[in-house]
Amino acid sequence: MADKGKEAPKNAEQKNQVTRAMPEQSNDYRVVVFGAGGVGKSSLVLRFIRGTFRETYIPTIEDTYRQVISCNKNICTLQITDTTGSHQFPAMQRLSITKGHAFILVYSVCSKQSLEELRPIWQNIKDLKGPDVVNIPVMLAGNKSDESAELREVTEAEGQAQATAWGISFMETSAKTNHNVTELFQELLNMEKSRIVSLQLDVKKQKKQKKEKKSKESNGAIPENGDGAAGAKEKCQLM
Ligand SMILES: Nc1nc2c(ncn2[C@@H]2O[C@H](COP(=O)(O)OP(=O)(O)OP(=O)(O)O)[C@@H](O)[C@H]2O)c(=O)[nH]1
Ligand SMILES: [Mg+2]
Repeated sequence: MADKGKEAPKNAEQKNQVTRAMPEQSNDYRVVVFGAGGVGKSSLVLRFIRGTFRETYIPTIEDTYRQVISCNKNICTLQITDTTGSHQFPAMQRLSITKGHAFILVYSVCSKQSLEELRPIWQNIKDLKGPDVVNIPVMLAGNKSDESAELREVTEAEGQAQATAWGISFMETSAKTNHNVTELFQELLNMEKSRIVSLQLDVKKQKKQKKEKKSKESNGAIPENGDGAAGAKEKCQLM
């Protein structure tokens, strides 16, 4: 049950094959989280999806999480890709950028280097999205804001200045204390201009869709797996 909504990590080649074979799912809203190793990407995603935090550091290859959200007043899936902090898989990074609808760029306020490491990623996003990039929601997140003043290497003003220079939005966060985590994702969705995406579901519509699904199932239709509508029931209760 602990891994609900999470796909098994894939190596770069498998991932390419799976993505090429799959039809475009317009009902998904895909958010990709980038940043150097250890800045807290997974911690932010896990805090947002499951409300949990762990002190131990387990490096990620690539994980995908799903959450039910509202999109143009319909139920759709927020798909969050938690990427690796290592720079070993440039093909995976390009693919994630190409498929992504919105991006969160994470650094640690305790590491100036981690802010620097976002520079080539932001450049890749601009190169791959082209002039369209101005319409794409991108947040810069300065994570670990709970850490003591002595450990800080990047001030809030410096983070804000970098975001302004790149023309993107900014927030300091802490996955540990749950500071600005939901706000980070909500703000990102608020920036989407081509559709209305919200973490808040239209409850009436949700009930109607559940009712329809139930009657389909009792008519012998095959229920979807845990990542689809059947998994939605549990996830909807989180909201
Ligand atoms: N103090 C503090 N520690 C944090 C915070 N977020 C994450 N950490 C810790 O930082 C370490 C790395 O966190 P991860 O979330 O695994 O980092 P990551 O960016 O996913 O790392 P990779 O998967 O290797 O790219 C862990 O020990 C976390 O407990 C935070 O907001 N505050
Ligand atoms: Mg990680």
